[in-house]
Amino acid sequence: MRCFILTFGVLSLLCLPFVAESQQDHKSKHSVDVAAASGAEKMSVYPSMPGPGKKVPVGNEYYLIYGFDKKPKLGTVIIKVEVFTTEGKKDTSLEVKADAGMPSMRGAHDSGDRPFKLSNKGDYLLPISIVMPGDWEIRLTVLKEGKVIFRGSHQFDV
Ligand SMILES: [Cu+2]
Repeated sequence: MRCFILTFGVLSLLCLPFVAESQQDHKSKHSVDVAAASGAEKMSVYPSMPGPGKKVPVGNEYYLIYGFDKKPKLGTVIIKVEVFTTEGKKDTSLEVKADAGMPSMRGAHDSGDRPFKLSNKGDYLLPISIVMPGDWEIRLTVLKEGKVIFRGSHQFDV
């Protein structure tokens, strides 16, 4: 019996580090899960872009200029994006998407990524809905042949 207790004691001592380790492992996994859940698909980083009307570099081969059809206010606002090659030639071969929402109310009004439509003039256009006053953000994604080559954001107040 004493032998059994001794063996059991040694065994549990041996097991302790493993238990501690697996608990820690579980904890760290859990915190990652929480971050992933609250971040949802917002894992990507959207660096702040230069303001509307300014040149925004897109990789090494392009730049874009974005703007709104009017000063953003409640209702529908159209985002316009023009893409140029670094030589200044208008380009319509890329795919442009945008998500719009309120950073202070993550998830409340986010539109999700939606594709711009090309106009006859070769402008990329996308209407967004501004549903309440406050801080808003648009997040642009540019793809070339299905691959993301640019992400950028613009914050504004309504
Ligand atoms: Cu809101």
